[in-house]
Amino acid sequence: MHELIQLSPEVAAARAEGRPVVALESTIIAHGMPWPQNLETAREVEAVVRAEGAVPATIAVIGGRIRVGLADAELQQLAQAPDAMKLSRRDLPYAVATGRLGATTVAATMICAHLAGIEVFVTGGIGGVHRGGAESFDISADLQELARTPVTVVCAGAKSILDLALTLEYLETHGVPVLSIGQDNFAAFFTPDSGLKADFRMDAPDEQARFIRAKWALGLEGGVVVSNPVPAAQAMPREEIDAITAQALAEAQAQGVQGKAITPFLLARIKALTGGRSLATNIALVKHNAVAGARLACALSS
Ligand code: PSU
Ligand code: MN
Repeated sequence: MHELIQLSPEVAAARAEGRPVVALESTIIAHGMPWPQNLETAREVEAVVRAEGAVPATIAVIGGRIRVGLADAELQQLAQAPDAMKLSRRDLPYAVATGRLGATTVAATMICAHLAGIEVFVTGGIGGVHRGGAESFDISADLQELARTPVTVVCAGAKSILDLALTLEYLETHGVPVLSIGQDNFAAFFTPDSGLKADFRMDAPDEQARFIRAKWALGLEGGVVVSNPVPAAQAMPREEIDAITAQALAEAQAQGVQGKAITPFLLARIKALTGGRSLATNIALVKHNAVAGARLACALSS
């Protein structure tokens, strides 16, 4: 293993013994949710993964090293660090070289998980093609990473702040398969149904594991998206979230918010405009994804 990457003793032992490990990202902690719900959620998601028989490995850059598997004090540090960097592929070497504290996005977490030999990664929602992306070129580096790095990402689809049809087009062009659990359609983060078809419905972890093994055995590079819709009981009403999303997007444009600031800005505004209910949905869907991801990791390691 690389000197720039450090596995926690628990993660290292699980990897050495071939036991299931699930990677978790830290941008959702540092930039995606407010204090103190971010810390509570990070802890709860780890507990869900353990309850399903897998080992959680939350990933971040601390003290100039990629850290895979964090202690509780480190989760707290990330949850209360307003100056933590939001690291995508391009930023990862900067945080490692300068020693700055960095939270990893989907893209960066995939890279680190792969370096650590972890095949399954659970998040809330992947980044995607932003609305107006054909003009602004704002396409999340998460999509390129899915095209090149062999990690399966379990998510509740992509956030409805994005252009989901263009996001699926982009994934298709780059050969990234989208598997769906429980329904034919791709999930839309705060709501279960985007109205757009996913590629293949596969409810059973064993089935998903066979698909993933086949893809990698064929030498097909890149990742797999597993779309796991938020349970209806915890979803947001679709008309409400659509109207609030439109308002948040208009505010972002009026204030000139762009680049990597836009996703955290929109999540925070949507939370405020829904009186906190979108945050409750966000927390519920991440935990729901942790169950699916841990079961998949177990199926892959058996
Ligand atoms: N999912 C969530 N909350 C988040 C994110 C995803 O539930 O905060 C983060 C992920 O880290 C994802 C990032 O990689 O948003 C996408 O940012 P961008 O659009 O700038 O690529
Ligand atoms: Mn972007």
